[in-house]
Amino acid sequence: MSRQADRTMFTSRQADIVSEALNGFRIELPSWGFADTGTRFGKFLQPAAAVTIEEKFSDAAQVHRWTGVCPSIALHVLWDLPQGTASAPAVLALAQKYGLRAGSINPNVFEDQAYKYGSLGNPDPAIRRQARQHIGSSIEIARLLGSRDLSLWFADGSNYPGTQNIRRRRRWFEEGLREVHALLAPGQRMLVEYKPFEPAFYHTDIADWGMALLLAQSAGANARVLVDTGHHYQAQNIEQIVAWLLDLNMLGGFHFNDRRYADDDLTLGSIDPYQVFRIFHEILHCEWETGRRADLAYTIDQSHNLKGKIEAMIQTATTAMELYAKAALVDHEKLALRQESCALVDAENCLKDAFSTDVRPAIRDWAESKGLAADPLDAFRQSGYLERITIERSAKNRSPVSSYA
Ligand code: PSV
Ligand code: MN
Repeated sequence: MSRQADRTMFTSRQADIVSEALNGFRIELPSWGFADTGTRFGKFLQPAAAVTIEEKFSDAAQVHRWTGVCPSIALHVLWDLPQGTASAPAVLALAQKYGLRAGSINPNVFEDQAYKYGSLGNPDPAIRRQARQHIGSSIEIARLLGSRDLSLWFADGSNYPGTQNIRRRRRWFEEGLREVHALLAPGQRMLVEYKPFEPAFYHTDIADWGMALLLAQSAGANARVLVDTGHHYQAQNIEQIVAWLLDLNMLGGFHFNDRRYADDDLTLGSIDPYQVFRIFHEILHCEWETGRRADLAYTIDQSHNLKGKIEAMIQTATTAMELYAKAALVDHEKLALRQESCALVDAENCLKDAFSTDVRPAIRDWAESKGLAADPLDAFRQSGYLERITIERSAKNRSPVSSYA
């Protein structure tokens, strides 16, 4: 066979694999990623940032329009549904208007002054009850919006040694999570997220995947662990955590972002694209081995304080598609054989070959075959949307808003 024919055959097989992978790939957008957010040192305001929930839906719809892989938007209850369940009909109407689905529902048990010493881990039973009630009403919001996943992140912890009873707080978490799990409607899931530090700087009640796993296991059958890629120490092997949780059927989903130092909210793959590839690879290899598709919610959790928000989301979704498509190109059969015979260099090269493949032409073809933009970022820029919202929103966006997102 000539080199040219070989290359052509390889390319068309790759194109099929990429196209099949992308047909099944979806990644959720965070409503808070379209709003002005900043660091603890302040916010740089953007004239086009979304403030209202309608603006967030409208901007998210742009990302989906050009990429085709972001049909849902994660909502934060306090920022997006300030009236609780009473806000649900309006949100449902916006979802319909903008052709999106309401995605995971994120209760907020960290901003209210009551939560100074924690929520489900607070020594005061009345505050623990308040947190459970808020989570309960978030479950009801999810039901009203037709959202499946309740996504739980707790800022609970302490700043100084000896100031909290860590064991009692663990038990309060166990009790609280069991209680809210019992409120889930049929088909709903509860995802438990972990984070090593921030805002607590001495101990965090759910600091790592082991703690999240134990709490999810004790909460009930529909609880799973959520892996936020930014919530790990520097050298941690995230794909190993992913592999373990997959094997235990306890992985529920991801919050994707990249980091250099801590929970930096950098763009997915901007620092270590190979790590994202390795995470996707563990998922796809497990699927190949078991013949079962893992039921995972992929969500972006990034708040860009400097980049233009819609552009940053398009860039992220595009990067996610590329890294997922690369991971889909791993030759699993070959890899399994090489792993079995401990052919180290050849096994590793199965990953490296796939990672170094340029999947962009195949993604462009896939996009065109779906009537989508071959170059989503360029299409967005050509659309004039950004110029229009900049004019419409800039006057009112000059004064800072106090809420995080
Ligand atoms: C906390 O750092 C976190 O990752 C949680 O998922 C929150 O919901 C989100 O960030 C808010 O930005
Ligand atoms: Mn997160």
